[in-house]
Amino acid sequence: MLKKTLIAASAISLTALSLSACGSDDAAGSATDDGTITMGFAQVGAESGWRTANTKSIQDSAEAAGIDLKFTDAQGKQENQIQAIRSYIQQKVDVIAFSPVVETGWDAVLQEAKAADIPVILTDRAVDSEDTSLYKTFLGSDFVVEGEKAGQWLVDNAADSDVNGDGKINVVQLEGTTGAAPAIDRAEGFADTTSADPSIEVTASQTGDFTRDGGKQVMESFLQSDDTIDVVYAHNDDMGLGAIEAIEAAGLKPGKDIKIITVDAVKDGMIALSEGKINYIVECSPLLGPQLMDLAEKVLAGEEVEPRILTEETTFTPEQAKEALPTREY
Ligand code: GZL
Ligand code: ZN
Repeated sequence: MLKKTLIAASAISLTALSLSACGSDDAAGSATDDGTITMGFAQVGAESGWRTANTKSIQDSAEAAGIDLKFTDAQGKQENQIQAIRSYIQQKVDVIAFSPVVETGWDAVLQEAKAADIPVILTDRAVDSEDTSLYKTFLGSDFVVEGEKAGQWLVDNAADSDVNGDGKINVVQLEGTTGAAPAIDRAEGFADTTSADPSIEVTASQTGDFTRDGGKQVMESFLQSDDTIDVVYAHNDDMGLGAIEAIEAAGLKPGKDIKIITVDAVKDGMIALSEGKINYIVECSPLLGPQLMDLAEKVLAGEEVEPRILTEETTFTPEQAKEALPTREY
C-alpha cells in the first residue's frame, strides 16, 4: 500500500512541477503575466544630436505604447551591444530591437535570439547578414539615397562651388564611424552622383566618428595640408559643426570660403544652415520610435510585416531651414 501511495505522490509532484514549468514557459511569451510587452533595446551610444533624438523617440514611444522598455547604451562598442542582446535573451524579453553600430559580426548573437524564439527588429542601421530570417524587419533610411542627394546638390551647384577658381571642385569628406552602414552608404551615394561631373574630386577622406570633436580635428588636419579645399561633405551635422569651428579658427568663412554639405538636419545643424554656415542638409529622420513600437506589436501578434521599411525624409536649403526651425521636433 505504502509503495502505491509513494508512486502516486511522486506522479502528482512531477505533474505539478511540469505544469509550473510550462506555466513559466508561457510567461516567457510575455515577460510580465499581465500581457505587457517587454522590449530590449540595444542603442549605439550618444555620439551625436541625431542619436540623442533617436533615443528620446524610442523611450517616449515605448511609454506611450505601454511597452516595458529595457534600454542600454553601448558607448559605440559592438561587444557591448552583443552583451546587451545576450542579457535580453536571458531575461526572456518578448522582442529585441537595436541599431547595429557596424554592419558585420552579428550572425552568432542573432542566431541565439532566433533559437530562443525572440523576434529581432533592426532600426536605423543595417547588418550585412545573408540570413534575413535573423530579423523580422529593418526600419530606417536609405543612406545611399542620402549620399546621392548630397552629391546631386553639388553637381547642380558646381558653378558656385569652385571657390578658389582653379577649375576643379576639391571635396574633403568627413566619414562616419568606420564600418557603419551610414558611413559606407553615404560615401557610395555621393560618389555615384558626383561622378557625373569630372571637375568634382574627393581629394581627402577620413572618419570623424560622427562626433563634433572628430569632425573638428580631422578638418584641422585637412586645412593644414591643403589650401585648395572648396567643399566639405560631412556624413552628419555634428562633424559638419566641428568643421565649422576649424574653418573659423583658420580665419575662413564657412559656407562662403568653403561650402559645407551635411546629413541629419538636427536642430544645431539647421541653425547653422539658416545662418549660411552650412549650404545644404540632407535629412535623416531619428524619429523611429512610433513605427518601432507599432512593428513590435504587429510582430508579437503574429502579423506579417514588410521586411524593409523606409523612413520619410527630405532636404533643406538655408531658406527652407529658416521656415522649418520654429516647428522642428529635434
Ligand atoms: C543615421 C545614424 C547616424 C546619424 C549620425 O541613421 O545611424 O548615426 O547620421 C548618428 O548622426 O551618429
Ligand atoms: Zn577649386
